[in-house]
Amino acid sequence: VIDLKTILKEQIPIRKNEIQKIKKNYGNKKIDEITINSLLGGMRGNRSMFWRSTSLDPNLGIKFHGLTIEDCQKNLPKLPNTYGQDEKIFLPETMLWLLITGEVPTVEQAMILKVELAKRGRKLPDYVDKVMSTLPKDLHPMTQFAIGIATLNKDSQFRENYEKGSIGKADYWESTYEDTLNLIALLPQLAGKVYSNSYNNGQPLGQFNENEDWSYNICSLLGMTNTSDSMNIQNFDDKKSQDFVNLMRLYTGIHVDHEGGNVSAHATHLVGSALSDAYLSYSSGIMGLAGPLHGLAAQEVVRFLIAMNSNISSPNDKKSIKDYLWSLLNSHKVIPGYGHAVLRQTDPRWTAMVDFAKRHPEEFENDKNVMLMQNLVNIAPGVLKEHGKTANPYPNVDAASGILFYHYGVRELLFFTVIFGCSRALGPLSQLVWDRGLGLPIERPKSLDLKSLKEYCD
Ligand code: NMX
Ligand code: MLT
Repeated sequence: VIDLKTILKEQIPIRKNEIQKIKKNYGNKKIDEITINSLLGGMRGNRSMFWRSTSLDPNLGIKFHGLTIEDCQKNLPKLPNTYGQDEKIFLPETMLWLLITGEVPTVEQAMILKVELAKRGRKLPDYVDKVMSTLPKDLHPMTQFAIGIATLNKDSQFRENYEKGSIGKADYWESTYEDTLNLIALLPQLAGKVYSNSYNNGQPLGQFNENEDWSYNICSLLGMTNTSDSMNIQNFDDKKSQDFVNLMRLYTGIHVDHEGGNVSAHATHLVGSALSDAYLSYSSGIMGLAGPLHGLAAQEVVRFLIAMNSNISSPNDKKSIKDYLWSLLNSHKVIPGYGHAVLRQTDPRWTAMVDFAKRHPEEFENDKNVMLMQNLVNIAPGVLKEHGKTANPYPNVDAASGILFYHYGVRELLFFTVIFGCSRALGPLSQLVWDRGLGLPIERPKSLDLKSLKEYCD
């Protein structure tokens, strides 16, 4: 068994050498063309960023070092003594290993990482706890979350070493790795703190259990398991408690990354390129994730499903659903949860979330919102196609995810994105470690003013 840091130490010089050779031998090779449409169209489709671990295929969806979600479900190891683990659902810890190393971990390697994260995550520093406790309880959960993450930079090993001048460029990755693991490990605590602020006037809803996995601890700190670690605010029985933890594992396992160009990953990468530490970089990613066209869409979907259900006679009433969608489009609103900047087919993350609902029919059979979510996929794409604007009329992951959490009782809708933010840390922060390892430079694209732009129009 070799631990994660040792593997990184071995891999970094090899990959760095590889990248340097590519630069030297092929540096001037053209890989894309920049058109005025891409300049004015949010750089859509430009191949202009290096992202090591994940790549988004427009038709097949996200691949993690070449593995699809289904491949990961099959290949990432399931760990012994894991609370109620569903055999189909992998732990985000195993995904983190894959993201950083490019290799599927052995059971032993994944166990070591799970234990290490739990150890690093057992206590939120007092100063962070204090800062979080002073925040207005109705402050947007994502603002609270970003503040908590940024505040943790007081303990950044990278920042401290850099300020002392005690490390050279070749060593930057090592303290970034430490910061990354510490930050990821503390996210369940931070999410729990935000939830208790929003839901319970700042009073804790559960406690951290060092013997359990990362996603279990998110659930227990939300007060949403029936174990002795938690207030069990939803009165879950054993089955519901285990199902909820498995839903959390599924969700946080598949939202980790979506290649480099999405807003949260790109923001983390951009800010990180200025040598801001992992905490500052990821708090910027969180700010981007909070936008309604990005991570907040899960909340918008829940509001939309509830509002639609109160306007139609039944979730099976196709005609009323269609009319409702048209009324939305005619008032220039988007159908939340549908469309994507890169995907051109149904998001396989949507399929994985819906598969969870299908595998628990007795749980969801009477939930009108979940029914409507499932029926919409047979109606909304046709409406969007007829409407004629949307490049991808199919559902993205947000169309399914929030409503499943809502079903189990997470009713603070703005909080869904905090859960997304726990998961998304894994991809962009693994990349940040590699950015440092490979010595990637500050990002600084050239912009054009209107006069220069017009010169291209002759
Ligand atoms: N409903 C109505 N109109 C849409 C939709 C939709 N779901 N999706 C795209 N359009 C419109 C879009 O607003 C644009 O109109 P206009 O030219 O008037 O500005 C036009 O179709 C072309 O947009 P696209 O090229 O298809 O999409 P783009 O790449 O610009 O944006 C999204 C991608 C995801 C921002 C967009 O599809 C959207 O707003 N979807 C709804 C919000 C959502 O589900 N976001 C979640 C993203 C996933 N995530 O996990 O973060
Ligand atoms: C994501 O997970 O980041 C979203 O699907 C948005 C994107 O890929 O642009």
